[in-house]
Amino acid sequence: MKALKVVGIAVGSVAILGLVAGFITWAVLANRAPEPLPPPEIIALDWWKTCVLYQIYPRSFKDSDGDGIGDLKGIISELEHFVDAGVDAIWMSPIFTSPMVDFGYDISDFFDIHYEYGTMEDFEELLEKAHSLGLKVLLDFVPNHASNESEYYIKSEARDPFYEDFFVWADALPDPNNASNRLPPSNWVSQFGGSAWEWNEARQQYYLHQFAIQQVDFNFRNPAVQEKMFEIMRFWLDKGADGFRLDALPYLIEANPADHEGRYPDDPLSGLIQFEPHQLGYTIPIYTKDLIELYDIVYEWREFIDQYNEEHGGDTRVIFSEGYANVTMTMLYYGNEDGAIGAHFPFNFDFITDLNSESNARDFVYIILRWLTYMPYGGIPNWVFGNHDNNRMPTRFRKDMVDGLNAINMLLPGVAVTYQGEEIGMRDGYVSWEDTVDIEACNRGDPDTYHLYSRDPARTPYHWNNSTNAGFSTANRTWLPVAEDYPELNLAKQKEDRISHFKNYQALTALRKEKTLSHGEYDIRPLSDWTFYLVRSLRTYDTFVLLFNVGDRENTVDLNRVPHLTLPATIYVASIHSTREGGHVISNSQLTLSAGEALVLRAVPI
Ligand SMILES: *[C@@H]1O[C@H](CO)[C@@H](O)[C@H](O)[C@H]1NC(C)=O
Ligand SMILES: *[C@@H]1O[C@H](CO)[C@@H](O)[C@H](O)[C@H]1NC(C)=O
Ligand SMILES: *[C@@H]1O[C@H](CO)[C@@H](O)[C@H](O)[C@H]1NC(C)=O
Ligand SMILES: *[C@@H]1O[C@H](CO)[C@@H](O)[C@H](O)[C@H]1NC(C)=O
Ligand SMILES: *[C@@H]1O[C@H](CO)[C@@H](O)[C@H](O)[C@H]1NC(C)=O
Ligand SMILES: *[C@@H]1O[C@H](CO)[C@@H](O)[C@H](O)[C@H]1NC(C)=O
Ligand SMILES: [Ca+2]
Ligand SMILES: [Ca+2]
Repeated sequence: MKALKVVGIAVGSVAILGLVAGFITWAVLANRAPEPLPPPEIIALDWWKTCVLYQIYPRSFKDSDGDGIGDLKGIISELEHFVDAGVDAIWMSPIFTSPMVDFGYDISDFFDIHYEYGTMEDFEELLEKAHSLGLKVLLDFVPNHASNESEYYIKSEARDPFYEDFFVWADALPDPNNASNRLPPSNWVSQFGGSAWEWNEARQQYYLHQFAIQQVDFNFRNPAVQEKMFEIMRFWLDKGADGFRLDALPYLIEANPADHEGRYPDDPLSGLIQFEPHQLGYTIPIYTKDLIELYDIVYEWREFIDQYNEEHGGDTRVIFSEGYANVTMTMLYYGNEDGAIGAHFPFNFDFITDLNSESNARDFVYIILRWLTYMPYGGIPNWVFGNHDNNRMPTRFRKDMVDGLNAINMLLPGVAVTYQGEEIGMRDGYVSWEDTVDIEACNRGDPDTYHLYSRDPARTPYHWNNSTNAGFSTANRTWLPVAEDYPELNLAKQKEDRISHFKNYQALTALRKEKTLSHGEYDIRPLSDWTFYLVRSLRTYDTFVLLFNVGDRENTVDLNRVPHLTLPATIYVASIHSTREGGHVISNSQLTLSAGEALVLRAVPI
């Protein structure tokens, strides 16, 4: 991290000064302890390097007009919640005009607001109010595909010369066994199941859709498409957006037929017998995912954003990239060895993909250090615990781990990302097959298997209070059912309760203002199979230590093994089910933590 390097330089020059002074006074002070070093020089960091970033799922956040669907006016009415929670920036899942086949990830007009969410005036008001509250606002940028209801697609289908090659179109292959049949150009499988190719009668060609049939893949080999992307970004930046979350990047570009004797190459078969040809997992997506060419597109976006920043001044606008990929391919989003710079950071999904309720303390430490180890020099780390595509954090882990997980998020270096509801420990809602609306569940599943794929449980409405629909909406029926646990688990209650997830969340976000957290060193190690420590330290500033028993039973550890921790130390915040509380003092080095218990200690400077 840049900050650490700066601190290092400061230490160096202080040491030289100390040497001169020490020489003069050596005789006098020979028997005394060395003078304490002065505080390190603290260089202010750009806002995005240490922010708390909160993901809003607009459809489920707050409904202002009683139609059962969240909207921009609803978000505007609750912007103070973010200030109250200690959040610095929000990013919103897509709010653009859409037939809502994939709830906004199928955009039909990239330059307008979806009518159910409000108007352009509402968006402008949202931006203005958010900015006046000191909040940054990021939009979701969906570059891989457009809705088949979009003007671009309709013109492309009609072979309008400008749009003709805007999407990936290909001729059918002949069926060697049946002259009157046609076959798709390759065996590629869509993320939502079925062939990634859809036949179009008008053009007598197939088009590519890596996601739903209604989400047509742009052709990034056409320079006009990349120009269109710049145009879209510039439009929203000119409105005042502070940047973008970039959606689904691993799927941006596919193998070029020009490199494969003029045809789209088949992906190799995985050989996994549980999958049929139409199912995701049947193939290994070497020609459809993580292609090296996609990174050049991302690097061009970064150049574009940097240039925009340069031309317009003001606070830095940023791009954060989304993609599930292995660590090598993920780190390339930061930039490459040739000096190209990419996203400000790629979202780190390791807590979603590599850790769960079964993970032990060693797994946690290993997975956290993996990111920090592979991250290129100067990179800013980030930590994600949930989003609209995955089961909620307390459901994937355990309910008693909520505060510990929020504490790791807030105490690790870099950016802390919160998905709507994590600040109050919201769990998955139950959504029956009849109520299921997620296209992934509908396409890939049936009444017996839909729950394996459905993203609806992580998208149920936010729990504001214990009145009708959890205060989300006055409608008789909300677009997804409100989870049944809202009377007990809601924001209003947690604000009133003496001890709650939300109060812990507030305490943790407030702690991030400490220089130790924004600028300090980190050290993370297991103390046992189940408990690990995370120490944050910065010379002359208080030291903070997180102790977290991720196991489902009591665990005793020896605090003498925690570096930089001098006992007694005061508990800054404790998980809600702990028998200990903020303000209590820990003096005994033998500490027994209950299942899921997490403590943040404040200790004297190193
Ligand atoms: C979009 O695709 C769906 C599913 O194939 C189809 O029903 C609909 O008519 C298409 N819309 C347009 C404008 O082509
Ligand atoms: C050949 O393909 C056509 C069109 O898909 C289909 O209707 C027909 O049943 C096929 N014939 C055989 C023998 O499979
Ligand atoms: C990640 O994936 C890429 C491309 O699919 C592959 O070349 C590389 O070996 C993988 N790296 C790791 C660490 O798995
Ligand atoms: C719950 O929240 C809604 C929306 O903010 C509000 O109208 C309602 O009065 C609240 N109910 C209670 C009991 O606080
Ligand atoms: C809600 O249901 C009640 C009773 O069925 C009905 O009177 C009312 O009109 C409904 N409200 C809306 C907004 O649909
Ligand atoms: C609803 O919440 C309010 C405020 O949080 C509380 O005073 C009240 O007792 C709760 N009512 C029920 C039925 O839980
Ligand atoms: Ca509404
Ligand atoms: Ca694509």
